[in-house]
Amino acid sequence: MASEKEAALAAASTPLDSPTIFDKIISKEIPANIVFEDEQVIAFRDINPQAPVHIVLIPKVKDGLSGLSKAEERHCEILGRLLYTAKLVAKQEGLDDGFRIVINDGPKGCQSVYHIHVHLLGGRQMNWPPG
Ligand code: D5M
Repeated sequence: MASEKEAALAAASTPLDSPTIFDKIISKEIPANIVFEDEQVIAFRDINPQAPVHIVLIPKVKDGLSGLSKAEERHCEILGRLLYTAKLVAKQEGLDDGFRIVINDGPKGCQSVYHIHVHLLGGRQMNWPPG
């Protein structure tokens, strides 16, 4: 399997509005370990976990939001909803002593899927700085 960095560099050359693997998770075309779902947000366990708890939260409607750098004023509500849902899922997962939220953006940010997503990581001591 390609490293996250290689995947990120490869993904950067595809058009930002292309469908992604996350569309297939939303439509249930491919299976995912879904831990939360409502009308706006779906959250599932990362296929390549970087911590005992590693969950990806995405909006069900992409609306041009391939990444945070593409955010416009109209996206403020869904961006807040993603973070608030991350807090709910952290509670659901028992991450009472802390957790980390990550949003990778663009090739240098190691983004490999161009459908905005929030990583929720927990279940171990985090370090700083990140890699
Ligand atoms: O994060 C994209 C993340 O998406 C990466 O950590 C792997 C995860 N991923 C990719 N495909 C799947 C499937 N099918 N199930 C679960 N998780 C998946 P980025 O910030 O873009 O690097």
